[in-house]
Amino acid sequence: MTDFPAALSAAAERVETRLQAEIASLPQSTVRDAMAYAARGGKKLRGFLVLESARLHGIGPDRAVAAAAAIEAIHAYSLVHDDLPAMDDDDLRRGQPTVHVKWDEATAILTGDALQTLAFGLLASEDAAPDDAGRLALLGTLAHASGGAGMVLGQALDISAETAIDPLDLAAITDLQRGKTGALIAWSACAGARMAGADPAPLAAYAQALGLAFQIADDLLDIEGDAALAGKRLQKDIAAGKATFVSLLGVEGAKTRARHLVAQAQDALAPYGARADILRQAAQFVIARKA
Ligand code: GRG
Repeated sequence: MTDFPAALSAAAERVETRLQAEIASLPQSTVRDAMAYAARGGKKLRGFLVLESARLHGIGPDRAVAAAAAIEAIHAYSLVHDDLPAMDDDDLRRGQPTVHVKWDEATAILTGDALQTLAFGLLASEDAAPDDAGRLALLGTLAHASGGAGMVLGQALDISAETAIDPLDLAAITDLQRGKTGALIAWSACAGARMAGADPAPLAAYAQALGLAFQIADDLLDIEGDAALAGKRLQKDIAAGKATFVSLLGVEGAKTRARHLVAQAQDALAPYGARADILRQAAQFVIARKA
């Protein structure tokens, strides 16, 4: 049986290659250079989820890689814009200078914009799904997941929380994170079912629990992970009086909640039997990861 680390690194290589080829096909420009830079590296967890959910529905990686590259382009755009001074104001991303630091703010804004439109172009391409219905389902649901009802909404709620008088409670923070990080994870896990015209409900239940576990793990990494990378964000959150899963549940409470969510995610995969073992391992990885 393939193990999860091998599957993740094979997926990352495949997705990176497709994404970089799409970017390289654009006319030469500073924005094209910055897009290639921003898309490079990272775990490519969302792309992996697309490839695995496609495999579960009998769709091979050659067919699913366009959708996997599309979600990684959206993710890269969100990180470039999130790092801007008007948002999180970060100097480092994936251990390298952020796009606005390496180039400038205008380049970073345009780079995010161009990565976003690249994603929708990829989904509209011939090889994004076996048929037109699958392609349309992917396009419509990605617009929903990444826009004002999904990731952008979550980000906007997060930004308003910084100036709110009362810190968010657990229900509000769960809602916020369901949009900010959960929506793209859910789209990725459901993509294979949508390509195949199958019911995405079990994968949606898996992804909902996985997305929250991912965010709790991220909050824990801020406390226990690489202090140089994460400390700045945590200090900013504390100074802004921002609630996180860890501030609301405590370190042990957050770990327990994350473990329960992983079990919930794994249980949701029951309809797929042993064929979904890699996705079960992925859920475990999400809370054990160190970056
Ligand atoms: C700017 C519209 C807009 C949205 C930004 C995703 C996001 C919303 C902000 C990122 C802030 C952040 C660090 C959130 C924590 C969870 C997260 C998305 C971490 C980064 O994802 P990974 O760990 O990154 O998958 P890699 O580098 O592996 O791709």
